[in-house]
Amino acid sequence: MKKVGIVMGSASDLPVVQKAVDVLGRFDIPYEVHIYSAHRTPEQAREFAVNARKKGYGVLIAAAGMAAHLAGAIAANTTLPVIGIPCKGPMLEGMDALLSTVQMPTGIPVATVAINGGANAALLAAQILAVEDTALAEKLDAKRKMDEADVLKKDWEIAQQLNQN
Ligand code: RP5
Repeated sequence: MKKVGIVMGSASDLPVVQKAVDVLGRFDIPYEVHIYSAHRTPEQAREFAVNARKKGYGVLIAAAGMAAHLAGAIAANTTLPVIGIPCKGPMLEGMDALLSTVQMPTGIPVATVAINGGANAALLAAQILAVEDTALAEKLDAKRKMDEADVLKKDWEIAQQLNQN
């Protein structure tokens, strides 16, 4: 199976990235995590993106906060699919990172998940890899079924507590 490459702009993004790592681990998807910043280590970020395909990555995830250019900078240097995670920073509730990540000009797409959406980034990466991997697709289907059963159980419980008939 191809690896998922996860890059974050700073070690301070780790709590969000950890959510992605946990999901990938649950599905036995190989991954590598690095800190490369679009601003502080632009050469390393570029190098990583340029070489990602030949190093066996199939999807890249880029997490960054504030003026979050990392996902776009990575996407500019590869045609692998790039998933952007806007991370909530100390100001503006993450709207700064959301707009910086999602508003890519035509030609360089970044599939942007919700602010701090580490788990969904990993699930989307898994779904991309599952296009060519039936076993992984089956695991994803099974997870959806479990999530469904979970909600139905909660519906039943709330009905017992609150409904009159
Ligand atoms: C971004 O600036 C990083 O992705 C991080 O979210 C934010 C703040 O970085 P630190 O000052 O915490 O290193 O580049």
